[in-house]
Amino acid sequence: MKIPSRCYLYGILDLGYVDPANALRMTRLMLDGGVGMIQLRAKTQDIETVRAIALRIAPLCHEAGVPFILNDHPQLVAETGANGVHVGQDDMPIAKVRAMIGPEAIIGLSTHSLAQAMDSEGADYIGFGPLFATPTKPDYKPVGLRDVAEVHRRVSVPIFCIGGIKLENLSEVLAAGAKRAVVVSGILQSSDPAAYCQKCMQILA
Ligand code: TZP
Ligand code: MG
Repeated sequence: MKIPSRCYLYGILDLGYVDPANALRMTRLMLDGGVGMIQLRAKTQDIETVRAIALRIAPLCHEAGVPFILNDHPQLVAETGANGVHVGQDDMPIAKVRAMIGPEAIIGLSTHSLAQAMDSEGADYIGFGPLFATPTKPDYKPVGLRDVAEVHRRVSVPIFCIGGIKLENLSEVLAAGAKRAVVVSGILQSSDPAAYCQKCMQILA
């Protein structure tokens, strides 16, 4: 399963914002809201917790026909039923991840510059950003909107712009050339995550 063409909004279930006890409920809300892909991002949880949550989220995503991606932990992809894994610039090289998870699984790569985006051989999609400063990834310098159009001219795999994207600035991001977006804190901190996703989808689709 690769990236569906109707996959415009990528929701990340970041356990920095969501208590593990609420992970399933938030997954349902994001799916109800129409996200086209879901990632589990658990930077501070141990692997047992990630495994346990992934095992419960995967069937919900499958039922909705939405790819389910693990941030890191390629070794958990097969056993949890995830559709793929998202890796960063300092993680295991893509060729090695591919050898572990097989040709059908999805590999996403974080990129933080035009040069990195163009050097994403083997990835099925890339994240490009952070566009704007964000508390979700505080140590990264924002890349702004300048290269968004150029990345779309140069890179053939689906590109998800990311970083500080909210309902309020989504139109501006699209006007800069983006087609797809990742929204993390905007969704997870909303009082009505499903409605928030629906509103994002009205702008994106
Ligand atoms: N990678 C680049 S920016 C970012 C990640 C995981 C965080 C995006 O989160 P938010 O809350 O939508 O700014
Ligand atoms: Mg990583």
